[in-house]
This record gives sequence, structure tokens and C-alpha cells, in this order.
Amino acid sequence: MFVQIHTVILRYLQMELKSPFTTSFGTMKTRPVLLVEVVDEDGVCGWGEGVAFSAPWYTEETIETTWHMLETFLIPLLFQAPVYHPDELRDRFSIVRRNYMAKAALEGAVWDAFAKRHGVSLSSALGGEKKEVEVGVSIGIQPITNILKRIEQALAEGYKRIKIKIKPGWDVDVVREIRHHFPDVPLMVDANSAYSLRDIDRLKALDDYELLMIEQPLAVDDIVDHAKLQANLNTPICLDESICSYEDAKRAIELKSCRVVNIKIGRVGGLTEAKRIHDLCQQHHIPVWCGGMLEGGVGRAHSIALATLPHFSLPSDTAASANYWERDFIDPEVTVDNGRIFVRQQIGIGYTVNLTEVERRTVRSKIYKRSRG
Ligand code: OSB
Ligand code: MG
Repeated sequence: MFVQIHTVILRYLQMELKSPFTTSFGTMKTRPVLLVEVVDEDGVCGWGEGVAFSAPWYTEETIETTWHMLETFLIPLLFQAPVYHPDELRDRFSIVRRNYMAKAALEGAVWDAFAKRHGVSLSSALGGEKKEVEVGVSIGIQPITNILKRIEQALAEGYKRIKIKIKPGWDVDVVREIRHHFPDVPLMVDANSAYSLRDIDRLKALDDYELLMIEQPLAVDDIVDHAKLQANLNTPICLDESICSYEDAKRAIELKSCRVVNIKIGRVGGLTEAKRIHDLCQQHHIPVWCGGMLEGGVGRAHSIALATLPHFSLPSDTAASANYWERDFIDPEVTVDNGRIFVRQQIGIGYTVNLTEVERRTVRSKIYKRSRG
């Protein structure tokens, strides 16, 4: 059985976040979403989501570069030949350098169509086993009283761990204050690359607060300084931005640049690559967890399916739809019950895309057709 995609529809959605999200880089109030719909010869649909933002602060990609790469290179490559298994797309797309979020958006849609054709859930198609996944929340930079309130709320909702964003000058004091109010809460921090080795004393001071890990303290493309830092820290370093491929993960493990890896489907170029990194980390006893990109429902569904793989042993950054949106564009919306998401067993991503909700937010869309003959 194979999937021959003959139509791809790209949609640019403008979503409004319930509350602004601030990282070491800046504040986001809205979130553009690139929705990818693929349709095969028998009318089976698959859905993917591009996770690049409007500005290239997290990686070099933006929603516009993603659209361009899809339109000019990746969709034509997909149309060229049938897909017997979505794993083939990693090779087929490799003639395009990097542009991982663009690749992941299209590959994810094909994975969904593939699972639907085979009558299985995306989780099963990937080899996932878990029936539920544990999740935490990521809380942006904001006045400390708001952070404390958000933590209390998240714990009341059962979230399994709390992550806060830090930056130079907004770190040790904030963590100390949180620990004063919540001495035992599973807590971690994410710097989104805001420090350099010159800040080593400040980062070492975080060792006193029993953090689960420090996520991406140093440069986005670094694994050498992270190794030096890790050798001087008791707290595990978790790499996010620095790991864009299996090879990146391999080198980081070899250099001991981190003790934990955050896997995001978009950042690494798709589910196939995410699975390869998962397997590699499993072999090396490096715990992994599934990161988040403030996704809409389709991206969220993909992250849930990925996190059902056996070695995802730490809570994901996949909070409930209601943590981000007044109304998500899938049915049902993603809900969290005592810190867990129950994995839907329906075929494909397991959620239905609500076209009314999609169209309400669509700024532009374009249909691409495979030419026959
Ligand atoms: O670094 O993990 C990150 C959000 C946007 C970009 C990068 C990151 C994040 C988060 C939030 O931390 C994760 C989420 O709730 O989706
Ligand atoms: Mg991060």
C-alpha cells in the first residue's frame, strides 16, 4: 500500500494567544499557524502544522520562509513519486538543506494520511505504546506575583512539572522566590540561549534550587561551551535549539554537552528524525521529553502521538488547548486530566480539524495540484 498525494492545501492562520508569552527574546501576542492538508488519490486527508513563528528568533525559519520552501521545493518533491512509508521523505527532502520546520509540516501531514490509510492511530503507526502522556506547563516571563499565581493554578490542574523562562537578571532571585512558596514542585528553567560562558557563576548559583534541568542556557548552535558548562554544573543541562538532527544529538552526547534532550518535531525536520533521536537517546540512557512551540491543535496532536514512544520519560510541554487558545481549531480540544493527556485511539492524529474554526482565522490559502502524465 502506498500514498500518492495529488493535492496539498496550505493555509496561513492568525491565532490570538489568551495571554502574551514572553521569553528571553521577546513577547508574542499572536501566533501564526501554517496548516498543511494533503489529499491522496482515494480522498484520504492528512494534516500537518508548521511551527515557525513570524520572526526568526527561535531558529532561522519563519512562517514565510516555510511557505516558500514548501511551495518551491518540498511539495514538488512530494508530488514526484508515491510514498510507501513516510520514513522515505527524510531522504527525499534531504536535497533541501535544513529548513526543518518546513519539512516537518509536510512530512507530518503524510504521516497522518499514512496512518489513516492503514487504519491505525498515528501513535501506533510510530510504534508508540503509551495510552496516556504526562505533561507540564511552560510559564513565560512576567511579574513574579503572576508567575506564582500561574504555578498555583497549574498545580491545581494537576500539571506534572513547571517550567519558567529565565534571562540574565531574571533568574536566581525568581527561582529562589518560587522555591520559597513551592519547595517541592518539580521545577525547571529555560533560557532560550540568553547566556554565555561568562555567566557561569550565575548559572552555577542555580544548582542550589534542585531544578530538574536548565534548558538551552548557551548559544543555539553550540555544543562545545555547553559541555564545559555541564562539567561545572550539578543540574542537568537539557538541549533544545542546539539539537536539529540525529547527528547533532550524537555529537552532543559524545561531548557530554547535555544530560537531557528536548525533542521537537518541527525543530528536527519531522517525526521520522524525532524517532531516530529518541532511539539514539534511549541507547545512551539520555532521558528525552517532547517540547512545545505554542502549537495549534494539529501540531499538538502530533506531539502527543510522538510522546507515546517508550523512552519519553519526562513530562511534555504539551499543555491543554485552553492554556493557549479561547478556542482551538480541532474537535475535541486537547484536555488535561490530572496532568495527563489520554491518547486518542481513532485513526491518524485522532482529532478532527474543525473547518469553521480554521476558516475563521485563515488569512490566506493556496491549493497545489499534482500534474498528471
Ligand atoms: O524554548 O521550549 C521553548 C515556546 C515557543 C518557543 C520556544 C519554546 C517555547 C516554550 C513553550 O517553552 C512550550 C509550549 O507551551 O508550547
Ligand atoms: Mg526551550
